[in-house]
Amino acid sequence: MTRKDIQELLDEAEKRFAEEAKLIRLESGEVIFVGDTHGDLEATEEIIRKYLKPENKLVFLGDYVDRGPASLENINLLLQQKLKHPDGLFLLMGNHEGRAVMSFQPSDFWEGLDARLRQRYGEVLSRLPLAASTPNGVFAVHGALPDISVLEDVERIELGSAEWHQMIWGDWQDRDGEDLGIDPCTGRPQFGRDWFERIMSRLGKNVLIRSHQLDAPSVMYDRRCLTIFTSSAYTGYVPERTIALVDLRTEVKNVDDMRIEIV
Ligand SMILES: [Mn+2]
Repeated sequence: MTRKDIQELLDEAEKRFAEEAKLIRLESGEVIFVGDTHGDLEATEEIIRKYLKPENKLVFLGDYVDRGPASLENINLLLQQKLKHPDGLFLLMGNHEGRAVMSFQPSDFWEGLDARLRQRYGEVLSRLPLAASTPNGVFAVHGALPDISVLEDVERIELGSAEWHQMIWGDWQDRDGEDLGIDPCTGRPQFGRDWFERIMSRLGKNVLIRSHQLDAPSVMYDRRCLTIFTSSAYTGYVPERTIALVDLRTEVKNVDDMRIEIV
């Protein structure tokens, strides 16, 4: 892509995201949830080739750039596909898309851009939606659950707010507890089982699908919290690129009511 192509893509994507809700409501068909891809262009291409069909919805859980070898190509392909299939593919915000709000390491994608493009990617990716919801019991975010009362509150979450940090940067600890404070090493907010159960009950949801946290057990809290990754950039940590498939026609009570596939 030329620089002009990229600028046009970003302009179009910005308009599209400005029209999209912060909470994506999925109504019918089968939903394919995709974890962090982190510059793994091949993973994204494979998922689009295999699963992007009129009867499916694809929900990417954030972290499209940094770590992997093809961040620029990965985010550009995802933005192009979003414009081509605005109601078939959804891109939630990960912390690596929130660079305009909060800096972090590694950020090789961002550091490799010149100042003008860094600003434009920052502006456009700041507009990504924050969460997805299904009518059969599933809620999906990049990190953890925000301290909100009802689903509609997602629309009012401001970039950089406490709720934004919980949702985009939050980790789960596999033990009892509510707000477990900030991890002094990573700076990430930590939450326990009581926080999970309380907020899920408020939102009327059974299962949370998220990504973001490499050291999390893949399944927690009575099999109601699923953590998936879909990037070869994590080789050595997680062995496989994993996705979760949810049929919206039947209730999902726990992780056993959905399908897990390797791509
Ligand atoms: Mn992340």
